Amino acid sequence: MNWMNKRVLVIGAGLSGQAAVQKLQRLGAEVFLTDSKTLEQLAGVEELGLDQAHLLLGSVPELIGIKPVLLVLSPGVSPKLSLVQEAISQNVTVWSEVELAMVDCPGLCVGITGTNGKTTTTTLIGELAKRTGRPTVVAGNIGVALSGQVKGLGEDSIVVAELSSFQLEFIDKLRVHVAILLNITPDHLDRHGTLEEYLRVKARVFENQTATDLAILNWDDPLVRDLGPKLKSRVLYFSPTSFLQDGISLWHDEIVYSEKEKRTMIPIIPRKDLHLRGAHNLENVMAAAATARAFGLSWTEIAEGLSEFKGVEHREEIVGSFEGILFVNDSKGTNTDAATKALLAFEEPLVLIAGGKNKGLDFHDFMKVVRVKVKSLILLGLAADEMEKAARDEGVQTIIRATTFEDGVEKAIGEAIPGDVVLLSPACTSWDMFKSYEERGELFKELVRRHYSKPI
Ligand code: UMA
Repeated sequence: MNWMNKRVLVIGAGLSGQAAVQKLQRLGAEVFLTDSKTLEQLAGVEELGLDQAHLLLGSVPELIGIKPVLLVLSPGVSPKLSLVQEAISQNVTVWSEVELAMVDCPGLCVGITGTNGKTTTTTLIGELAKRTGRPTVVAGNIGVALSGQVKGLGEDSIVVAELSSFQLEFIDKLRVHVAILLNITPDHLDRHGTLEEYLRVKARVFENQTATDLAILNWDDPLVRDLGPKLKSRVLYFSPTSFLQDGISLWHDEIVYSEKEKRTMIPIIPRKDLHLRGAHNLENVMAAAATARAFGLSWTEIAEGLSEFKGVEHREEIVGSFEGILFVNDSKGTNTDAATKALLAFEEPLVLIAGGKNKGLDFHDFMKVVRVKVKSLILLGLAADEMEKAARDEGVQTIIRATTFEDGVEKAIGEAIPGDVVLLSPACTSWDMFKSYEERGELFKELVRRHYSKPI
């Protein structure tokens, strides 16, 4: 499509919105940007060079005054927003920012989605992609908007995109050549309503695939596994728990790739050679290995990449060991499933810091795991009451309330003895107290380090 002078309205002036504006400006469109926040509350908007008529901040603009041919939504913008509903009813095209980002990209698109493990898997796939020597971009829900990164790429490039359900909600023709669905557990139900709807949106990652494309699916997750037969693309399963005759799985604690027809079973890497802890990380590693094979890397090259990977920040990140207590930052554990996986990755007694803003999740199953794995539970944030009730219902013994995040970290340190692990894995978003989980994780690390650098 020729975008020259076409009117486009971008909603949300955060990372995605700003990158979308810049991309549309490069394409020659006439861009309008709106945000419910005012200019003073937003950073970086002035640099976009939009005049007053095109910068519509602090209130919802009238569609009739703009007459856009396209609406580009930031991921955080709900489809229920009146402006979006109005556009749909008037047959104005509505795109997610990722659709715009990839609209003119000739490279190989790898999309990683799922409830948990996306960032670890995306980062690992990015590292493996770089080993091919091809131009590689790693972006999306990982904290860097795709529209800002996908530019000037050729056919040999690889775009590794972490894709959230929010970003997949309004794709159109986005073709994800290698699409990975890691797992599905309840998350973002405040936005999607039901688990079925959440899964439907996630599964859109496969929507525009063809027979030559590849879908990589988790055999162990029944909701994900059942999608396989319905897809147009080739399907490759992985499983950390069952040996697969076709696919990637474990055989005597070694990750192997098997192909029944060819009667082959190729050992890739022994589990002990991985730095990543926990069974859930095996899912991430297997999915990444399957993807890297599609880049044409040899199994030996893939094994090298896997063995060198040490994980990502804010995801079971080791902060350090102080006076015999290990501190782990899992600020990215923003739902109960992610936090459960973090708890299960440790054998040591745990002091858990949890709480923040609930995303519409029930905490009872999570608290069943807390009861078994956690010696002291520190609760904070908006969800603290709800979490405490669930913890008491499930028989968690030691529950301590914190008034602030700082207070929570101090109380956790007070509870821990040598040999324990103090784990921040909130099972909630950070949005009641922080801008992002990154900010929360940074503060955790700083508070821990500050505490131990104090003269005794
Ligand atoms: N806004 C409105 N009206 C609305 C909703 C939002 O004007 O109805 C405005 C807000 O005032 C704000 C802006 O939109 O100024 C923010 O947009 P956004 O929430 O989409 O945030 P971005 O800065 O664009 O960041 C987004 C992703 N954020 C969300 O999905 C909430 C980032 O994922 C992503 O890294 C970034 O795009 C780049 O691609 C973060 C995230 O928390 C990490 N993702 C969720 C998750 O992982 O669970 C899905």
